[in-house]
Amino acid sequence: MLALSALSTSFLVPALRASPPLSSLPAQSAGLSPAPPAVVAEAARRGGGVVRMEETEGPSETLQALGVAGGLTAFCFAFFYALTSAGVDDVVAGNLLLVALAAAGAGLFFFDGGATQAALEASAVQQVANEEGDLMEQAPLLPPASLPAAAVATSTAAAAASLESEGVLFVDGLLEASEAARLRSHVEEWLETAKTEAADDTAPEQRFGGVLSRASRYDLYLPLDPPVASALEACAAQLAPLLEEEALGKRSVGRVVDQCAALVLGEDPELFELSALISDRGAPRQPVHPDTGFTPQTALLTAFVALQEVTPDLGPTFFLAGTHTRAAHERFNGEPGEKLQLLRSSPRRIGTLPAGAATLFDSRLLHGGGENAQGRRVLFYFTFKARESPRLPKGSLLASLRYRHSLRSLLGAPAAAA
Ligand SMILES: O=C(O)CCC(=O)C(=O)O
Repeated sequence: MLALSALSTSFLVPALRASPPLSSLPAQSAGLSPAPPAVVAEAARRGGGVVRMEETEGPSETLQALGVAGGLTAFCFAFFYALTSAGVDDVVAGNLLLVALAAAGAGLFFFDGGATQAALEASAVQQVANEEGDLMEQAPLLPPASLPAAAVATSTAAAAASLESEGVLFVDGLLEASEAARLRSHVEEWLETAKTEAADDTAPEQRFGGVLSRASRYDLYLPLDPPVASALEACAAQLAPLLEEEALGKRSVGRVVDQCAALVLGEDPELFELSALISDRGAPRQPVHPDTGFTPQTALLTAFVALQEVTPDLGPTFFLAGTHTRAAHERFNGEPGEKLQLLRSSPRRIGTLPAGAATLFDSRLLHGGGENAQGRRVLFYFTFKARESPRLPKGSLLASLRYRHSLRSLLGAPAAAA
């Protein structure tokens, strides 16, 4: 998803570390994080250009820890022995040893290329995500509701009303199951190529986005090659009446354009993201986040298209229905107790989907990826951006595709008048 980039993460870890565990706080004052959640999300997903490679085979973490502890102990003895043998007083030698250890700790934290800090950040963000998950379990789960893709054009007003009230719409059959399966194979092949390029440092442009909670998760930018282009076109053509206010939309007979005015993206929205979200077994739950901050109008609409059946164990996307509003954002970013109540009470929708079905959601909606306990889950996704929306950080799109495609250009329709 969006690779937000401007802020430094360095403030985040101390802030998160200072946060007591949720369970130790009284319900009314409990806080998930002293940093605003949007900042947590943004900070954690930043770092476009950082490619997460699969963990390589190697000694287990326990063995590594034992090795480090053993080495450190040996160093302490050797250092102390060397000093005292050289005639240094025991107390002075002990103090010098402490100084050396503190310097080594600081060196590890600040001069190891950021690895220690990144690990601490990841674990702090994960703690927040897990605590949020526990809270959301208390919120009501909405019964499944979806619209067949063909009904988007014929019942645009109803689809728009549903999207407007909840911020998310489930659409069945956006891709044929067979086309979803073909695209999945293509995406998986592309993943292997992109990983090899990343390992060899031969990628001509950035291939991966800085997705939240990166362990076992990839945000893989997709080239507009034939399998991707044909899937994108098929999906966009069916969603066009909802995405665009004029031109393509007005052609659908009997559609009530006015009722969609608050949601649609306006004339000829820009292709802003084209990517695949791949989560493998072991991918942790993401923190709750919106993709953009609150704006009075929808800035982005994203479609997550399932390239396989997404079952609960695969960690489907969760959506907090109705949280794309100013009031919900104020609560989410406000007092800790407000956020807690919001998470406890906002009805949830879970993105369990048949192959080829999709969720279409407003970028202001609070959502996240679930914990994957089972195996690979592949979502094809694309985002359209309203021309009128405020400046946003770059989305998950190959640089070579940026600013080049719009809904109309993809559908072969005449471009918007300048
Ligand atoms: O993995 C998912 O289902 C959602 C991912 C997401 O929301 C994100 O990466 O921002």
